[in-house]
Amino acid sequence: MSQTLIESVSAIIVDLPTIRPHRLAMHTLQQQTLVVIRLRCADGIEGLGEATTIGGLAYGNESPESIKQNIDSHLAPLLIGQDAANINAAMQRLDKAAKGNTFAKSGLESALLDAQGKRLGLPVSELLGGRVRDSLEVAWTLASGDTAKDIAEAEDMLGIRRHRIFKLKIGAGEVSQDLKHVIAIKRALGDSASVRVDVNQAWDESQALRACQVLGDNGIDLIEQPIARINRAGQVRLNQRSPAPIMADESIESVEDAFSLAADGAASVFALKIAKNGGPRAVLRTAAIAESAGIALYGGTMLEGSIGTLASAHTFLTLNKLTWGTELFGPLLLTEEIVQEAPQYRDFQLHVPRTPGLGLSLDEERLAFFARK
Ligand code: MUC
Ligand code: MG
Repeated sequence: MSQTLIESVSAIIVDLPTIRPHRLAMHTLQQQTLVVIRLRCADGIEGLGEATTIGGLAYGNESPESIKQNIDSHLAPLLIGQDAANINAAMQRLDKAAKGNTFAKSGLESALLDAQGKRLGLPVSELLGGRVRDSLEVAWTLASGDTAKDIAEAEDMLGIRRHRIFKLKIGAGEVSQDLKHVIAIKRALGDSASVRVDVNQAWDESQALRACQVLGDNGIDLIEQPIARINRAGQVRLNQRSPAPIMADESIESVEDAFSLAADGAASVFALKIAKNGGPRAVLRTAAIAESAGIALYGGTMLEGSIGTLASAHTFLTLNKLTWGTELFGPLLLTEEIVQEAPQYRDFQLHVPRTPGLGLSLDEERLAFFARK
């Protein structure tokens, strides 16, 4: 056991350029900020993890800076000297001592899983019980803010066979303008693509009731988080009335949230994210709740880079059913890589490595260059 003690944990903030501005209801990304976690063990093995959010504090309760601070000051000291090979005990220790902080905990658990996989010579998907698929369908988000540009971007993606599912980010503008934008894109793409929307909580129930009807009538396949996470009664009513399925995203900030959403009948699809739930194993618990309640699953992203994307991917490979596919395109939104083996996308799928751990190693030079000074 002394061989597998955790010797150090570091959290590095990394700022990377994006291929274009990415416009969401609550924030426009001009670049993306990752928090990369390096967990070193006495046997010389290093585990990699990532804790990434969107737009500082615009999306969730943790920012890149608070994630780093809380890891440095509170979470890393709890792990140093503990056995890296016992992931249950390490995560229990964090959960007992620290409330919330699911993004930071997810990055740390990913690093523990990566280290243990490397130690045992197994991919993380095998540590989590084994994969039932080798690749994952990946949606692309159209969020340039311009209808014609979005249509051109979607047609390019269809042409190169990279994506055939498109998620449109709406909610920043007038509802009527947003609906025109969505309908124009669906008409242009027709049956060659699945078109879905993510409102990121921007509507109130009165707006959402009508808008969901229009979206469903115009062939939109899925409506993600139309109203505020705190309006549970409104979510239940919308879920009963909308002709297109409603997916819960921001409403799920914990496994317990997933349980109460399922009990209330507030959504028919869950967006799973390792960061929102507190790590890959918490996602598996959320998935079990959904499956028992007859709720369908979707593999979500916090627009992580390659490390967080593959930690999510290994987890999603193990799920019994993944009806709505995934949106694990984060690395493709970035112009730069900080790992040596960029994730492989082809034929509409992300192909997940079978090498030990997450299947990644850092490009030390690129990491040093993009690390925030
Ligand atoms: C979200 O709210 O789902 C996922 C894809 C994307 O473009 O933004 C994220 C966040
Ligand atoms: Mg969302």
